[in-house]
Amino acid sequence: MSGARLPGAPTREDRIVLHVDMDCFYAACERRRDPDLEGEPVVVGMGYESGESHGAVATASYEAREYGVESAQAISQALDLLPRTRDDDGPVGHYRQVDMAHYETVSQEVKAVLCEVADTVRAVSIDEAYLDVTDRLGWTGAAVFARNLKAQIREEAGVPASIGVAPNMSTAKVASDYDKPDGVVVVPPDDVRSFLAPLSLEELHGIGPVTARALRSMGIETIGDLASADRGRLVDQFGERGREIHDHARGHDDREVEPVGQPKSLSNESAFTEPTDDADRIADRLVTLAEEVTTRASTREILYKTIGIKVVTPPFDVHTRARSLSGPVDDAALVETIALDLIEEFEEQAIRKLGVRVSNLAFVEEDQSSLDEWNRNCSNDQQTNEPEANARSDVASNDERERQTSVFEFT
Ligand code: DCP
Ligand code: MG
Repeated sequence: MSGARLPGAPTREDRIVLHVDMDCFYAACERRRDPDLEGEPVVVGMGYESGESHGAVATASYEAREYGVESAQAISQALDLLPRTRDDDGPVGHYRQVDMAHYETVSQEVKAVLCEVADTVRAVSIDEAYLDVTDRLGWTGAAVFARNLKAQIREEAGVPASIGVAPNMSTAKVASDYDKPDGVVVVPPDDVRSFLAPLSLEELHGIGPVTARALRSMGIETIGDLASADRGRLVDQFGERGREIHDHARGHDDREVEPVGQPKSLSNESAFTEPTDDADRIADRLVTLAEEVTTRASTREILYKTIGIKVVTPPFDVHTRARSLSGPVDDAALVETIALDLIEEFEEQAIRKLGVRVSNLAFVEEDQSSLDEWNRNCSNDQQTNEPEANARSDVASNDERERQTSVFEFT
């Protein structure tokens, strides 16, 4: 916690923290499955069908935001600003109902990409996560890394993101918001204070309208003003939170990027560079994925009761199938058999991506420390998988660039 930092103690400015926040996330998920919505004003919410009158906007695409539509607005107001139909040639909005199951699926795919590229990933909501990549690169490579990650998320999960890079979580979050949508903003340690100083108070996470009003009444207008404000006065007014916002305004935030929770499932996914309907190739890939998942489960003494597959067909249609057993098992051969059985339904269909998942987990040895260690290191699992991934690329055709992903779900 920033409050625990001793006066004068060095901040950990050697860290490289990314904050990834998806752009107009629910609207982007709707576009992923309906590409005709690309470039159109899209509003996702509830209560806009005829006969309904109550409901709110969950999010709006940036095109819809130009007409004043925004999150949490009453749907009736959104419909006034951007009607669904009209007689003249004025703008019309494309409205979609909230579909959480779909957004959760896309979110898992985004997080799979993040686990692929970072040593430490902490998902904090359905559409945002912090990554600590200190051990992977230096500041000179940070911008290229973030741009590549943004492109990889777009390619593998089919949705746009904005990314902020900074030496701490709080500044990285401000940075990801700075150039939305589709932005990458890198703030190296020496630039943190000058980057934050001119910004308005509400840009800092944790300062809402009420706190901002109270700060303004104290003559504090910008983050720079807050950084140079008297600390004692802020603590008198806001208690512990005053200390925290003062630290964050000065670019100090010692919170570690730490994953939380136990996995709900274990899965491995793998994308074909080009969709394929080659049954042998699909079966081979599925068997490899099943082996990888069961090896991870048995190494960690984890039993599973449900065995499932995920099949992504073009453009990004996600199909999941699963079968539950009467009790938890650790049985690699059974996972393979069930996975091959479940894939039969997709015979002759072109497949873009495959996954095997075991869920309904039971932990033989409730060893929290080893689970924590495991959660902390998505990438170590990645390394464990590398020999198999390499072996597979030997048999893949030369022009194919295949990707392997370990997926974690957190409770
Ligand atoms: N959300 C919601 N109701 C709100 C705010 C958000 O249902 N009042 C949902 C819809 C958003 C998602 O959470 O798509 C993520 O929230 P964000 O604040 O990150 O907003 P967006 O991703 O939509 O837009 P941005 O591009 O500004 O991040
Ligand atoms: Mg977002």
